[in-house]
Amino acid sequence: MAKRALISGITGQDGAYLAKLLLQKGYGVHGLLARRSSDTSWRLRELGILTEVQLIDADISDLSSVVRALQLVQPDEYYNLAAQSFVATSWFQPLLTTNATATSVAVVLEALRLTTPKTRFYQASSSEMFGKIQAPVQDETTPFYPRSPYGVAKLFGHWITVNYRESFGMHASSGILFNHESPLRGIEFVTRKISDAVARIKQGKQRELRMGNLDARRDWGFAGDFVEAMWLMLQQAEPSDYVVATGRTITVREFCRIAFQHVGLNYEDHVVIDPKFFRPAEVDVLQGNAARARTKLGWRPKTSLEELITMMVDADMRRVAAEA
Ligand code: NDP
Ligand code: GDR
Repeated sequence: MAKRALISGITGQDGAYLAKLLLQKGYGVHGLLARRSSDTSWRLRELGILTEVQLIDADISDLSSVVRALQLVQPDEYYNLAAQSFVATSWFQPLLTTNATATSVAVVLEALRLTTPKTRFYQASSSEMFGKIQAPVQDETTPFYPRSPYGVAKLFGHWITVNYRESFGMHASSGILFNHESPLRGIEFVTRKISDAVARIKQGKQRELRMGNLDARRDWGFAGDFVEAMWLMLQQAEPSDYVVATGRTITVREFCRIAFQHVGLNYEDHVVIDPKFFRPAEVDVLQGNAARARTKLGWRPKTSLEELITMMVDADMRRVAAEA
């Protein structure tokens, strides 16, 4: 019989790529759909899978709605990708972030424990937990030091996952994923903000790009590669925690340079620094060591940073050209 997966956060960047991957593997794919005033399914539509996934009305902050979804689907695997995931917003909405990104992980784990305790569970943990880094290259043994309400909330989600594994013997794994991007990235995140602006500036629809801290360094990979690591974690006999990263770090400035250069522009002619985009506390640099994922899961990134940037800029060039 085909395996069944339930994804919270299916309408997000990772949820869409993961749903596609699982469909290709023959899974029945179900997702929680949080009530919003407007349609949030554009990513599933863009990947051509909207009619292939089953969406269930549920919000991860609402225990009974998650229990109902679990009773309905009886999933073999549950992927918790839902969160308030934008770091900058977490200072303006710290309680909402705590609810959606921290407390809700306990909601999902409690719902699983009470309803389908044999379901394998994946938690979307984050390199933001390393924050003010305690080692130049971060792996599973590096101490955490979060720098935002978002990072603090993710740390709770991480430890409650470890705790349910150790307390109740649940197959619960946590992926400590470093930044991963794609043409389906939300426009508020820096990489997509840049690729969208490059396309608009090239096509004469925008003049400048207002940015914050160009000196921040990130270890950026392709989301399509990273969702494979999530799936691999749940195929292991034993649950565990894994860092998933490319191992290469560059500045936001360098990302801008490559993206503008791809369409023959110089970023220095267009980028304007705006204090509005600086954060109250910054994560200056992240660089991951995914050796454990490589040896235990056989996972490695397939897409280079240059290929990723080209993919994102080309996709936005097409989108902007297609606008009225
Ligand atoms: P997105 O912001 O693109 O997606 C977040 C998803 O969560 C959306 O589907 C959103 O639904 C859903 N959601 C938010 N609140 C609720 C709620 N209360 N109930 C149900 N669903 C909800 O994030 P990404 O896809 O980029 O990331 C996936 C996960 O991985 C997140 O938890 C993120 O924090 C984490 N992460 C991401 C990394 C990255 O670089 N992308 C790196 C490390 C961790 P809606 O569409 O309706 O708003
Ligand atoms: P991040 O991603 O905070 O790392 O979290 P984001 O793209 O928002 O910022 C990356 C870095 O770029 C700097 N920056 C700007 N950022 C934004 N958004 N807009 C700007 O104009 C700008 N200028 C400079 C930021 O200061 C920061 O240093 C992402 C999210 O997906 C999280 O959910 C996830 O957990 C982590 O990645 C790993």
